Order: sequence, then structure tokens, then C-alpha cells
Amino acid sequence: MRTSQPQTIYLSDYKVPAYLVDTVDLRFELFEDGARVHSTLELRRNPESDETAAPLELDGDSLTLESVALNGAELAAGDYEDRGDQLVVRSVPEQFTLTVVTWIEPQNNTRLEGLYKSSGMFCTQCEAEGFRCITFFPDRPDVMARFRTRIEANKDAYPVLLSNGNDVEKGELENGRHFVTWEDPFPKPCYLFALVAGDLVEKRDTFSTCSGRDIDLRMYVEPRNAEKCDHAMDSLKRSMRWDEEVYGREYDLDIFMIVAVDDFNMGAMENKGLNIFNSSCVLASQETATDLAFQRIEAIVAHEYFHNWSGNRVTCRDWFQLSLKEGFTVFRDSQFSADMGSPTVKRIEDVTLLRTAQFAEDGGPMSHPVRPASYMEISNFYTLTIYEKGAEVVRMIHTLLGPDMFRKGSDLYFKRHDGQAVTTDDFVKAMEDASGRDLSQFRLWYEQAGTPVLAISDDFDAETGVYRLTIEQSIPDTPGQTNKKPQHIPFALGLLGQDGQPLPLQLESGDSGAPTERVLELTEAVHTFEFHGVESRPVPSLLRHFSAPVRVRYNWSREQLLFLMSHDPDGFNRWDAGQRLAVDVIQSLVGAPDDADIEPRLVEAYRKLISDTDLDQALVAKMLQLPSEAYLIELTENADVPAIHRARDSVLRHLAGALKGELIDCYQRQQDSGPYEVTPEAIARRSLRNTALAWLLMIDDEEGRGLAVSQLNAADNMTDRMGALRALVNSGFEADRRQALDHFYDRFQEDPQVVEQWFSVQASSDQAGQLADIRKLLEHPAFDWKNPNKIRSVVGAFAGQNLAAFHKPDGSGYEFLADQVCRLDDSNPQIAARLVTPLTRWRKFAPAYSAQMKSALERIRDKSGLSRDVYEVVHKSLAE
Ligand code: B3K
Ligand code: ZN
Repeated sequence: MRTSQPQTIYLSDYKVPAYLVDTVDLRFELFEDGARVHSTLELRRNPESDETAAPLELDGDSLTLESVALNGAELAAGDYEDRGDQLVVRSVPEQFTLTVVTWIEPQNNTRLEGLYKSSGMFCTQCEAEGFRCITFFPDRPDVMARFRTRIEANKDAYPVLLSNGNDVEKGELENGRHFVTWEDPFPKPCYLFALVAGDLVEKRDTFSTCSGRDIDLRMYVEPRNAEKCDHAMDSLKRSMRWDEEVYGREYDLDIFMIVAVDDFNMGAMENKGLNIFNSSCVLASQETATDLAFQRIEAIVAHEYFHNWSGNRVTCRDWFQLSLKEGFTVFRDSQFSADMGSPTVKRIEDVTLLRTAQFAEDGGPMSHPVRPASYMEISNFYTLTIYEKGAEVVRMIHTLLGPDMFRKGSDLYFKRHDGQAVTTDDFVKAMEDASGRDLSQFRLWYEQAGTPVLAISDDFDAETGVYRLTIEQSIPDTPGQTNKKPQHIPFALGLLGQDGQPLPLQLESGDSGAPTERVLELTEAVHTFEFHGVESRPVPSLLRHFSAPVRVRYNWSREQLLFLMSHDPDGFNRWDAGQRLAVDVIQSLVGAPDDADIEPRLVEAYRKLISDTDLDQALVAKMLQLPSEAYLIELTENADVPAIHRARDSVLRHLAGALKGELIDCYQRQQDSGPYEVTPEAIARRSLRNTALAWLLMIDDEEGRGLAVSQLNAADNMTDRMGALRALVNSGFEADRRQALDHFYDRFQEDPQVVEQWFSVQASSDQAGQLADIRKLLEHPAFDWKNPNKIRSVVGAFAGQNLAAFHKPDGSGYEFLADQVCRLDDSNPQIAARLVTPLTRWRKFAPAYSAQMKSALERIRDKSGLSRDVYEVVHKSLAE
């Protein structure tokens, strides 16, 4: 716990480590009342360091030091200093062996960092700075060492003992104990260390690599989850093949292991050879997981696997470079998901997240560049900016270079830096060197925070046949950064003629063979582009496939948007046109009387969509989703959430009422015959059906209610069951809602992943998730304050998704959240700092709301003993 004000760490202070560690020899004695960790390090002075007389300083956190020995001789108390967060040994030779013994208490570790217990098993989480909670060590990613790990524990309670690399020795010990020793031949930073000990079942498979090596694939789960491993295992094999084919990356160890644990702060962790997953991000069966969960699991398994090269073989020099591995790996996993399913749909999903949540972060008090210049608590920087914007930055390099040059660049990057800890600049340099392109201005994407705005205007000269497009870029000020320079932006576009046909984009007149799509490169504050040979005023299709993470301001007419919705050959922009039209319609109704007219052309456009069986049904399913409340808020200054909620709801109800017949037809048409499959087509069918059902129940339609109840009873999979349950929960049919929820709980109460879904469907519903309901959920026997998934599925879902209930004008939602943040700050500061996010956006809301949000934040600020995690977020949010 913090005793003084947290310090800010600056990138500009980076120094190479004074000491290097060649090998780490660990011995863990695991007991019920704690664990003893014996660590033997081979250390030497770093020849590249100019601090020739520096004392040895090792990081530590919450450790009880038992002994220190230098070259085998125990040190006396005066020879070293235990400062709690540091172990300092003043005088050490050039090269030496240091043995440190520490005592830790995994059973009391509620922060879930370092070594802790979850459902009776021991497991670890070391990224970013958890290894220092296990033993004293230079806990920084540029210290890479070879690890050997011996684990000793009671054999009955912990028959499975795992760590990184290969198991090289095992045997029996006295008192019913046993041991296994693991050796990892690849030098790695300590954040990639992992240990697991438990009573787990093993699922095995093999993968034959491109060079013909057989890799032993193993999943370890609690016995009750034995039947939920197939999907993750299949996803793993697909990822391994894909990384060979698309990036030329072969797996390097002989074993690859995945472990599922219930209590985990985030999704999963890419520890070398031993990936540890949050159960909800790896376990799936038809009966218990929705299509969304199946897709998420495939993506996360791939993401963690891809880290073996982008993250582990080539790692980060320091934590400011986090996006080096995260941005690149998210880019890789999204390419993979696009290849496995529909590229357009995947793009729509990524952009939805980016525009809703990352843009909000970029415009808020925690706004930071993809490569931040400073932080207080690194755990707070596992952000959408590092991950999603970081991935967009890599994607832009891919767009600028083209796939072949990009592959040359990634090959060079992996070859040049294999086994090293490097910077985002090294990544860009490899891309430059391989392609011959100058990316110096492009590097600003890593340094400047904030979402660039492109203000676009156009004019058409019928006499000369010239269509002129002017694009002006600006980047808003963000905390600590003003007067930003123009960035290098790839801008993809097309033009459509009045007949809906794509026009050749002639940058010079007479070039009739010109392509119909171009990527323009913006480098100046203002550009004007002229397109020749245009016969009549075209409709521009701007920023196709969202070629850069920017906001586009262009004065679209509703006619233009309707036109693009049905003619744009770019599926992404078709969808985007529909979103923009819906946003425009909803925004025009905010604050309007209840009986205000609703744009009839929107209704007709949706009618056409629902009945269009020729169009890709997965795209139709996406196009039918109205923009979320969160996105509408993101687009609004001085947001009045209940008013936005009412406007959106009234559009939804109006559409549902007007299209009732079409919705019922659509529902019947998308009925699944045949067995359950998780293919893009089947997923689209289920999504369309469940959307139709949700809409019908929004207007409390009796026929819809009948369909929902029978779907709930007949469903053979969780997507349909959850679709029906959600529709009933969000309807006004109170008795059915209660009955459906109770029945569902009775059936699935033994399954934590399903109970999490049951919590969140209520907590995110304005019908079932008012504050009084939320308080009841917190008292429910299945709720557990020590389990991050449960906290996220109740408190997180309420504050993040049930926006009208959270933003009650009386401020009760804010007070509630502040209470929960204060409560969690003591037990799990990382989760507390995440939960506080909705309050940090207080400046976006209308004064009556923002004043109350601010005072809730001030109350958190004034809590005594505030963790560094929450301190940083709250103080930055309140800063002038
Ligand atoms: N690298 C981990 C995230 C670790 C978060 C530490 N607070 C998972 C991932 O991005 O793959
Ligand atoms: Zn990652």
C-alpha cells in the first residue's frame, strides 16, 4: 500500500540496466499457509552501462525476506538493505551469484498479481510488474535470462506442476510431496514467467509444424470443464498454421500449454510456452457459450499464441514500448479473424470498438500517445490506445506499404531483433529499411495523442468535369500536448456516379483506365485533390474500410447516405453510411416531443435491409444494429444520457412497430434446420433472428413474446437461449422476465461462465438493472468480490452498458460506483482503476450530471491509503 505520493516515470529517463542476469534458478516450496521461493541468479555488470559503481538494486513488493547470499556466503544484515520495494546490495563483484530466499502468501493475494490462489490452484500473473511480488529481481523487460524452475507441492492436492519450457526432471519427496523441474531454453524477461500447480485434467493434441516438428499441445482445466476445451484447441491449431503461412513464424518449443483459471484480472497472458487464460476467454461449449464468446475465444487464443513471436522472441525494451507487442499483435489477430470469417464484419467490429471507446479515451483525461512519454502505474496503460489504436497504426503501415512490402518488413524485424528487447522505433525502422519508404512523419502517430479530425468539403464544376475535394486535418489538444503537427494519413476513397457505378479516379485528365479506389496520402494540414472526367456530381465514399483512425467531418445529406447504403461497393462504408444516417435521425430527436416524426426514409431503408436476401447476411445483421448509446454519447458534447436513451429507444420502437411483419418473416426465414454450427453463415442467421426478436419485444409484441418463450425452451445452444432471455429481460413482460431468469439460473448455477452472463444480462438492462436490482445482485450467493469476472458482469455492466440507469439525474449511480471503487481499491487496485473509467468522462456530460460525477470522483480521491492505480486515474481526471 502507498505511503507517499506516487512518482511519475518518464521515458526520457530510460537507462540501460546496470546489471544483467544470465540465468535464474528458482525453487518454489508451495504450502497452504504460504510459499517459500529460493532464487539463485547469475549476475554480471552490464558492459553497456556507464554506471560502473552502481549498487545492485532489485525490485520487490510484499515480500518477506528470509536470507541473502553472495557467491554462497550468507550476507550479514549490514551488507544489504531491505527497503521493502527494493533489495540493495552495495558492494558486489563484476560477476557473481546471488541467492535470495523469500516468503510469500499466495492464499492472501487478492490483487491477483504475482503468485496467487484461484479455485484451489496456484497460478501466476507477472506482466507488467508482478514478478517482484514473487522474489527480488530486476523487474524490467530488457533484462532477459534463462529460467530453470523447480516446483514442490503436496502430490494429492497439486498433481499438476507447470512452468515455462520443457519438463526435465520429476520425482517424489517426503510427506506426500513431489516436484517437477522445468527449463526454458529461451532467454526471457521475468514478466513472461509462469507457474501453475493444481488438480487439473489434461487435454492433449499435436501440431505438426511447417518444418515437420511435432508439437505437444496441452490444455489444463478443472475436471468439470473437461468438455469445454475443443474450441480453444482448434483455434490454437488454426493460429499456428496461419502464423506460418502469413508471417512465416514457426513455433519454437516442443510443448505449448494453455491453462484456464477463474480469477484473473484480464483476458489472458502469453507466458512463454504456458499461456494462462481467464476461464471465460478459453472455455466454450455449444450449451454454455454464445457465438460472440466462440469468436472472442478464437481471437484471444490467436492473440496470445502470436505473442510468441511478437512479444516473446522480440520483446519491449521498457513499458513505454508496450504497443510494440500489443498493437502489432492485435493487428495480427484481427487479420487472422478476418481470414477465418468475414473481413468486412471484422472491420466493422474493430471500428465500432475504436470509435466508441478508444476515441472516448483519446478525448478524455487519460489521453496518451501510442507510445506514452510518462506514467505513474503501468497497469493503467493497458489501454484501448495502446492496443486498438496501436493496431490501427500498424494497419496504416500495412496500407502504405502493401502486403508484400509489409511482410518483408516484418521478416526483417523478426530477424534483426530476435532475442532482443526493442522499441516501436525499431519496428518502424525495419519497415522503412525493407520497403525503402520514408516513415519519418508517420512516426508522429506514436508520439502525438488525440484523434485527428478531417474536415472535408467538395465542389463540382460541371463545365470542366472536375470534382474537387479539400481535406483539412487538425489534431485536438490533449493533456500536456498542444499545437500538434500534421500526421501522415492514408486516406482511401472512391467516387460513385449517379447511377451508383464506381468512377475511375483520374488525378489527371484523360486517364480513363484509372482505378476506382485510391489511397491518397495526407501529409499537410490542407490538401486539395482534383478528379477529372467526372460527368455529374458524384457521391464520395470517404475513408473506405476506415483506412485511418480519424474522425471525418463532411456534410452528408440524408440522400447521399441512403445512396451509399445501397450502392457503395465497400461493405464497410455501406454499413458506415447506415450508421451515420441513424445517428443523424436519433440526434435530431434528442429532446424532441415523444410524438415527433421519425424520418420515413430510415424506415424504408431498414425495410429493404431486413428483406434483402441477396446481400451478405452477416453484413445485414450488422447494418440492423442501431448505433449504441455509448457511441451516441461519444459524439455529443454536454450529453444528456436519459434524453439520448429516450431518442434512441423511440427510433427503435418506431422501426419495430413499422416493420413488425418483416421482422416476423425474417425470424421465420432464419430458422435453423440442421445441427448447430459455428460458421459465419450460421452466426449471421442467429444474429438476425435474435435481432428480430429483440425488436419485437421492445414493443411488447405478443407474437414476439410467444416466439421468445418457445425459443428459450427449445434452444440447443447458448446464443439462442441468451438471445431469447435478453429479449424477455429487456421487454415489459415482467412475469416472463422473472420466470425466465429464475429458470435459467436454476439450470446453469453450477457454471460460473454462464452465471456471469446471467448477471450481465440483468445489470446491463434498463428494465432489470435499476440500482435497487444491482444491489440485490451484489447480495446474490453467486456474487463474489474476489472474482473480477463477477465484478465486471455486475458493476462494470451497470456503469458501462446500462447508461440511462447509471446516469440517473439524482446521481445515485455515480455514488454507487464510487462506493464500489473505494471498496475494491484495497483488495484489487487494478480492477478498481478500470471500474472508475465511466466517472472519469465527467466533462462530456451536461452540467447537472458532470457536477455530480466530479464530486463522486473527489470522494474517491479523498479515500485514505488510495492505491497508486486509482490515484493516477482520479488525479488525472480531476486535473484542471
Ligand atoms: N499481455 C497481457 C496483458 C497483461 C496485462 C497486465 N496488467 C495480455 C495480452 O495482451 O495478450
Ligand atoms: Zn497482447
